[in-house]
Amino acid sequence: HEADAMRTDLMTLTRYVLNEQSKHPESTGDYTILLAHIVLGCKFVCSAVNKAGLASLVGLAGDTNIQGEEQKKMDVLSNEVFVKALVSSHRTCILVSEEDEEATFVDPALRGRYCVVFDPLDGSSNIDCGVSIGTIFGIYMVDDPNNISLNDVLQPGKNMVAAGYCMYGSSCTLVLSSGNGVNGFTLDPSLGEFILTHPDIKIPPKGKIYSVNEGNAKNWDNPTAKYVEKCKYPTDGPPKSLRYIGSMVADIHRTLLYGGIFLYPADQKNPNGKLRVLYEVFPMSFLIEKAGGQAFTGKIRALDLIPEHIHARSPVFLGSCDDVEELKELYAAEK
Ligand code: AHM
Ligand code: MG
Repeated sequence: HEADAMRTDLMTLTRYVLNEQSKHPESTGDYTILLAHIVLGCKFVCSAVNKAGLASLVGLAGDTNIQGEEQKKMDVLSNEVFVKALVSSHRTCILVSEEDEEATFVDPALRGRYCVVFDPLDGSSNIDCGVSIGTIFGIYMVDDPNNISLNDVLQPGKNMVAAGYCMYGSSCTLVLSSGNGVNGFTLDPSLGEFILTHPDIKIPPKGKIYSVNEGNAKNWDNPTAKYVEKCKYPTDGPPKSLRYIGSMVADIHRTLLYGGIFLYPADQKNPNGKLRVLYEVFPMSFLIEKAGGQAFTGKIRALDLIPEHIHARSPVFLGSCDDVEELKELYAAEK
């Protein structure tokens, strides 16, 4: 009978968020509406990504169509969909996207209290070979939408009210934390609804996997090099396995579910690493911490960073509590 109940009593993402919000008498429903618009963006990208393999048939991504117009690249298209969905939610005031050099200040008549920072299609270099890619987002809130500035988003990640990602993989999975706990929802394509499939995700305290682009090893600093050496030649147990997809959403999704550590360190050529603080490092660090893990920059807790500008980068190490702790000790010993 429980199985029947599952099939007829569906915990959709909207229902889940409504339930959560109803625990707070002061809540207005704005957050639920905002999320519904983010979900729309995710569904659009999911559908576009699923057709990407047919690009030559249907004319997507950079091709020239019969009219001679160039088709928009998937990341540009995804960005437009998210920006339009977020503005039309009437719940946002500032948008920061990896695709746009400048932040968008929403028309005062359409403003709400939320700021959304996002990478609409991360890992897009993986599209053409069908590897998982994703959308990453983080949400801040302002007091007064009529009195806003860039400083409202140049805030430490710990001030976010929510963060999440959507992975376009073998299935479409949206992982979200609204501040307490992390939950995963899978898109049921026949319903067009995200259904709660991974309630209350907790990252294992220690993992058996490390995940890093080892091609950069010759330029790493000492602690990173030592840590990876220890993963391969441990003195106190079996070596860790290496898994690296090169698509942050997929690498973090695996890390959340199976445990282990993901590293994007600084190196001699890129003293700030590669990943962007606002819409890559912060949302993922937020989720990892809410699931019981740790996120570290090599110097401080990642969520304590204050981004200098909207596209600032930082090294980041995130994952299982014990694994990140071990790496932190190596950085502390270096001082
Ligand atoms: P992108 O925003 O240009 O797609 O780059 C971000 C991606 C992440 O998804 C991934 O973690 C990283 O770049 C991989 O970088 P590298 O190819 O240097 O290993
Ligand atoms: Mg990116």
